[in-house]
Amino acid sequence: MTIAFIIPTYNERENIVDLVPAVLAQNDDIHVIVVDDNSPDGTGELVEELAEKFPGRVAVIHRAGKLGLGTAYRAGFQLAIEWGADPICTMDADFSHDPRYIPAMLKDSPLHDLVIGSRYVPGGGVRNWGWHRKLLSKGANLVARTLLGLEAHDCTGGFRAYRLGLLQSLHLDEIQADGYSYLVEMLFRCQRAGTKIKEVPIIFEDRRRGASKISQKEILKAMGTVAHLALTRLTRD
Ligand SMILES: Nc1nc2c(ncn2[C@@H]2O[C@H](COP(=O)(O)OP(=O)(O)OP(=O)(O)O)[C@@H](O)[C@H]2O)c(=O)[nH]1
Ligand SMILES: [Mg+2]
Repeated sequence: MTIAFIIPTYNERENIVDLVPAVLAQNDDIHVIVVDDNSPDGTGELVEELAEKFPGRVAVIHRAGKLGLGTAYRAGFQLAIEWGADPICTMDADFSHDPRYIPAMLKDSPLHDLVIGSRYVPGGGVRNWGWHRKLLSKGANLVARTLLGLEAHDCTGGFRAYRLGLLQSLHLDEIQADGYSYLVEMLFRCQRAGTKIKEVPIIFEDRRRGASKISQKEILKAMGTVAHLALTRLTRD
Protein backbone atom coordinates (compact mmCIF):
# COMPACT_ATOMS: atom_id res chain seq x y z
CA MET A 1 0.00 0.00 0.00
CA THR A 2 1.31 3.44 -0.89
CA ILE A 3 0.09 6.71 0.50
CA ALA A 4 1.46 9.66 -1.46
CA PHE A 5 2.14 13.13 -0.05
CA ILE A 6 2.76 15.75 -2.72
CA ILE A 7 4.65 18.79 -1.43
CA PRO A 8 5.21 21.66 -3.90
CA THR A 9 8.24 23.77 -3.06
CA TYR A 10 9.74 27.05 -4.07
CA ASN A 11 12.53 28.25 -1.78
CA GLU A 12 11.62 26.09 1.20
CA ARG A 13 15.10 24.96 2.15
CA GLU A 14 14.73 25.81 5.83
CA ASN A 15 11.42 23.96 6.10
CA ILE A 16 11.71 20.90 3.87
CA VAL A 17 14.66 19.41 5.72
CA ASP A 18 12.52 18.96 8.84
CA LEU A 19 9.16 18.51 7.16
CA VAL A 20 9.90 15.41 5.06
CA PRO A 21 11.09 13.28 8.03
CA ALA A 22 8.11 14.51 10.09
CA VAL A 23 5.67 13.46 7.36
CA LEU A 24 7.32 10.06 6.80
CA ALA A 25 7.17 9.40 10.55
CA GLN A 26 3.37 9.54 10.57
CA ASN A 27 2.87 6.24 8.72
CA ASP A 28 5.18 3.58 7.26
CA ASP A 29 3.21 3.55 3.99
CA ILE A 30 3.78 7.24 3.28
CA HIS A 31 5.88 8.19 0.26
CA VAL A 32 6.67 11.83 -0.41
CA ILE A 33 6.77 13.53 -3.81
CA VAL A 34 8.39 16.97 -3.71
CA VAL A 35 7.72 19.09 -6.78
CA ASP A 36 10.44 21.72 -6.86
CA ASP A 37 10.59 24.56 -9.35
CA ASN A 38 14.35 24.94 -9.51
CA SER A 39 14.35 26.88 -6.24
CA PRO A 40 17.27 29.34 -6.20
CA ASP A 41 17.92 28.46 -2.53
CA GLY A 42 18.81 24.85 -3.43
CA THR A 43 15.68 23.15 -2.04
CA GLY A 44 15.77 20.63 -4.93
CA GLU A 45 19.32 19.44 -4.17
CA LEU A 46 18.50 19.17 -0.49
CA VAL A 47 15.54 16.93 -1.28
CA GLU A 48 17.87 14.70 -3.36
CA GLU A 49 19.91 14.25 -0.17
CA LEU A 50 16.73 13.38 1.73
CA ALA A 51 15.89 10.81 -0.96
CA GLU A 52 19.22 9.11 -0.26
CA LYS A 53 18.62 9.23 3.46
CA PHE A 54 15.15 7.65 3.14
CA PRO A 55 15.64 5.15 0.30
CA GLY A 56 12.54 4.51 -1.80
CA ARG A 57 10.36 6.88 0.19
CA VAL A 58 11.14 10.27 -1.33
CA ALA A 59 10.81 11.27 -4.99
CA VAL A 60 11.63 14.66 -6.47
CA ILE A 61 10.18 16.19 -9.60
CA HIS A 62 12.51 18.93 -10.76
CA ARG A 63 10.93 21.53 -13.00
CA ALA A 64 12.76 24.17 -14.96
CA GLY A 65 11.47 27.25 -13.16
CA LYS A 66 8.60 28.72 -11.14
CA LEU A 67 5.64 27.31 -13.07
CA GLY A 68 2.94 27.77 -10.44
CA LEU A 69 1.31 25.81 -7.65
CA GLY A 70 -1.47 24.33 -9.78
CA THR A 71 0.79 22.78 -12.37
CA ALA A 72 3.05 21.52 -9.55
CA TYR A 73 0.08 19.61 -8.09
CA ARG A 74 -0.74 18.28 -11.56
CA ALA A 75 2.80 16.92 -12.02
CA GLY A 76 2.68 15.32 -8.57
CA PHE A 77 -0.75 13.76 -9.19
CA GLN A 78 0.48 12.25 -12.44
CA LEU A 79 3.33 10.42 -10.70
CA ALA A 80 1.22 9.36 -7.70
CA ILE A 81 -1.48 7.97 -10.02
CA GLU A 82 1.23 6.03 -11.91
CA TRP A 83 2.27 4.56 -8.58
CA GLY A 84 -1.34 3.63 -7.83
CA ALA A 85 -1.07 5.45 -4.50
CA ASP A 86 -4.24 5.73 -2.42
CA PRO A 87 -4.92 8.19 -0.93
CA ILE A 88 -3.01 10.91 -2.73
CA CYS A 89 -2.47 13.83 -0.39
CA THR A 90 -1.18 17.38 -0.76
CA MET A 91 0.30 19.77 1.77
CA ASP A 92 2.36 22.96 1.95
CA ALA A 93 6.06 22.81 2.78
CA ASP A 94 6.09 25.58 5.37
CA PHE A 95 4.65 23.74 8.44
CA SER A 96 1.38 25.68 8.22
CA HIS A 97 -0.05 22.21 7.60
CA ASP A 98 1.17 20.43 10.71
CA PRO A 99 2.05 16.75 10.07
CA ARG A 100 0.43 15.84 13.40
CA TYR A 101 -2.97 16.07 11.69
CA ILE A 102 -2.06 13.44 9.10
CA PRO A 103 -3.27 10.40 11.13
CA ALA A 104 -6.74 11.94 11.58
CA MET A 105 -6.97 12.69 7.86
CA LEU A 106 -5.84 9.20 6.90
CA LYS A 107 -8.32 7.68 9.34
CA ASP A 108 -11.22 9.39 7.58
CA SER A 109 -9.90 8.87 4.07
CA PRO A 110 -11.24 5.32 3.39
CA LEU A 111 -14.83 6.50 3.83
CA HIS A 112 -14.55 9.75 1.87
CA ASP A 113 -13.45 10.69 -1.63
CA LEU A 114 -11.80 13.80 -0.26
CA VAL A 115 -10.70 14.79 3.23
CA ILE A 116 -9.81 18.44 3.80
CA GLY A 117 -7.66 19.66 6.68
CA SER A 118 -9.92 22.58 7.46
CA ARG A 119 -9.46 25.85 9.30
CA TYR A 120 -13.10 26.79 9.15
CA VAL A 121 -14.96 23.99 10.95
CA PRO A 122 -15.43 23.78 14.75
CA GLY A 123 -12.09 22.99 16.37
CA GLY A 124 -10.12 24.49 13.47
CA GLY A 125 -8.52 27.92 13.21
CA VAL A 126 -5.53 30.04 12.31
CA ARG A 127 -2.67 31.19 14.50
CA ASN A 128 -0.35 34.16 14.11
CA TRP A 129 -2.08 35.67 11.11
CA GLY A 130 -2.52 39.43 10.81
CA TRP A 131 -5.99 40.83 10.15
CA HIS A 132 -5.31 41.35 6.45
CA ARG A 133 -4.43 37.67 5.88
CA LYS A 134 -7.49 36.61 7.86
CA LEU A 135 -9.68 38.93 5.81
CA LEU A 136 -8.22 37.72 2.51
CA SER A 137 -8.72 34.06 3.40
CA LYS A 138 -12.22 34.50 4.86
CA GLY A 139 -13.21 36.70 1.92
CA ALA A 140 -11.94 34.17 -0.63
CA ASN A 141 -13.86 31.37 1.08
CA LEU A 142 -17.03 33.45 1.32
CA VAL A 143 -16.82 34.22 -2.39
CA ALA A 144 -16.11 30.58 -3.30
CA ARG A 145 -19.05 29.38 -1.23
CA THR A 146 -21.56 31.97 -2.41
CA LEU A 147 -20.60 32.47 -6.05
CA LEU A 148 -19.62 28.88 -6.77
CA GLY A 149 -21.98 27.15 -4.33
CA LEU A 150 -19.15 25.19 -2.76
CA GLU A 151 -20.25 23.36 0.37
CA ALA A 152 -16.85 22.93 2.02
CA HIS A 153 -15.92 25.58 4.57
CA ASP A 154 -12.22 25.70 3.70
CA CYS A 155 -12.07 25.90 -0.09
CA THR A 156 -8.64 27.49 -0.41
CA GLY A 157 -6.40 25.29 1.74
CA GLY A 158 -4.04 22.74 0.22
CA PHE A 159 -4.05 20.15 3.02
CA ARG A 160 -6.09 17.42 1.37
CA ALA A 161 -6.35 13.65 0.92
CA TYR A 162 -7.91 12.57 -2.38
CA ARG A 163 -8.87 8.96 -3.10
CA LEU A 164 -7.12 7.53 -6.14
CA GLY A 165 -10.46 6.70 -7.81
CA LEU A 166 -11.58 10.32 -7.52
CA LEU A 167 -8.43 11.66 -9.19
CA GLN A 168 -8.72 9.05 -11.93
CA SER A 169 -12.31 10.06 -12.61
CA LEU A 170 -11.64 13.81 -12.81
CA HIS A 171 -10.18 15.10 -16.05
CA LEU A 172 -7.16 16.68 -14.40
CA ASP A 173 -5.68 17.85 -17.71
CA GLU A 174 -8.77 20.03 -18.26
CA ILE A 175 -8.21 22.11 -15.12
CA GLN A 176 -7.40 25.60 -16.31
CA ALA A 177 -6.07 27.30 -13.17
CA ASP A 178 -2.31 26.98 -12.89
CA GLY A 179 -1.69 28.89 -9.66
CA TYR A 180 -3.27 29.05 -6.20
CA SER A 181 -6.81 29.02 -7.60
CA TYR A 182 -6.20 25.44 -8.75
CA LEU A 183 -7.40 24.46 -5.28
CA VAL A 184 -10.76 26.18 -5.78
CA GLU A 185 -11.21 24.81 -9.30
CA MET A 186 -10.37 21.32 -8.10
CA LEU A 187 -12.99 21.55 -5.36
CA PHE A 188 -15.52 22.90 -7.84
CA ARG A 189 -14.93 19.89 -10.09
CA CYS A 190 -15.02 17.48 -7.15
CA GLN A 191 -18.39 18.81 -6.01
CA ARG A 192 -19.77 18.58 -9.56
CA ALA A 193 -18.69 14.95 -9.63
CA GLY A 194 -20.70 14.29 -6.46
CA THR A 195 -17.63 13.81 -4.30
CA LYS A 196 -18.12 12.81 -0.67
CA ILE A 197 -16.14 15.38 1.32
CA LYS A 198 -15.13 15.40 4.97
CA GLU A 199 -13.49 18.33 6.75
CA VAL A 200 -11.14 17.54 9.62
CA PRO A 201 -10.29 20.51 11.87
CA ILE A 202 -6.72 21.83 11.82
CA ILE A 203 -5.03 24.80 13.44
CA PHE A 204 -3.13 26.52 10.64
CA GLU A 205 -0.06 28.35 11.86
CA ASP A 206 1.64 31.08 9.88
CA ARG A 207 4.98 30.05 8.44
CA ARG A 208 7.92 30.69 10.77
CA ARG A 209 10.65 30.32 8.14
CA GLY A 210 10.93 31.43 4.54
CA ALA A 211 8.77 33.83 2.59
CA SER A 212 5.21 33.67 1.29
CA LYS A 213 4.79 33.20 -2.46
CA ILE A 214 1.32 34.67 -2.82
CA SER A 215 1.53 37.79 -4.96
CA GLN A 216 -1.01 40.43 -5.98
CA LYS A 217 -0.89 38.84 -9.41
CA GLU A 218 -1.94 35.45 -7.96
CA ILE A 219 -4.84 37.10 -6.15
CA LEU A 220 -6.01 38.75 -9.37
CA LYS A 221 -5.62 35.48 -11.26
CA ALA A 222 -7.67 33.71 -8.59
CA MET A 223 -10.47 36.28 -9.00
CA GLY A 224 -10.43 35.55 -12.73
CA THR A 225 -10.70 31.80 -12.08
CA VAL A 226 -13.66 32.30 -9.74
CA ALA A 227 -15.43 34.55 -12.27
CA HIS A 228 -14.85 31.98 -15.01
CA LEU A 229 -16.15 29.11 -12.84
CA ALA A 230 -19.17 31.19 -11.75
CA LEU A 231 -20.03 31.72 -15.42
CA THR A 232 -19.66 27.98 -16.09
CA ARG A 233 -22.06 27.36 -13.23
CA LEU A 234 -24.61 29.87 -14.55
CA THR A 235 -24.55 28.47 -18.04
CA ARG A 236 -24.72 24.82 -16.95
CA ASP A 237 -27.26 24.99 -14.07
N1 LIG B 1 6.63 24.02 -7.07
C1 LIG B 1 6.06 25.18 -6.72
N2 LIG B 1 5.66 25.36 -5.43
C2 LIG B 1 5.09 26.55 -5.10
C3 LIG B 1 4.88 27.60 -6.04
N3 LIG B 1 4.29 28.64 -5.39
C4 LIG B 1 4.14 28.25 -4.11
N4 LIG B 1 4.64 27.01 -3.92
C5 LIG B 1 4.64 26.20 -2.69
O1 LIG B 1 3.29 26.05 -2.32
C6 LIG B 1 3.14 26.04 -0.92
C7 LIG B 1 2.21 27.18 -0.50
O2 LIG B 1 2.84 28.42 -0.74
P1 LIG B 1 2.95 29.59 0.37
O3 LIG B 1 3.84 30.66 -0.10
O4 LIG B 1 3.27 28.96 1.67
O5 LIG B 1 1.51 30.12 0.31
P2 LIG B 1 0.53 30.26 1.48
O6 LIG B 1 0.74 29.19 2.50
O7 LIG B 1 -0.82 30.32 0.89
O8 LIG B 1 0.97 31.67 2.03
P3 LIG B 1 1.70 32.02 3.42
O9 LIG B 1 0.68 31.79 4.48
O10 LIG B 1 2.07 33.42 3.30
O11 LIG B 1 2.84 31.09 3.60
C8 LIG B 1 4.54 26.16 -0.34
O12 LIG B 1 5.03 24.87 -0.07
C9 LIG B 1 5.31 26.82 -1.48
O13 LIG B 1 6.69 26.55 -1.44
C10 LIG B 1 5.31 27.37 -7.40
O14 LIG B 1 5.17 28.20 -8.28
N5 LIG B 1 5.87 26.15 -7.67
MG1 LIG C 1 2.22 28.98 3.51
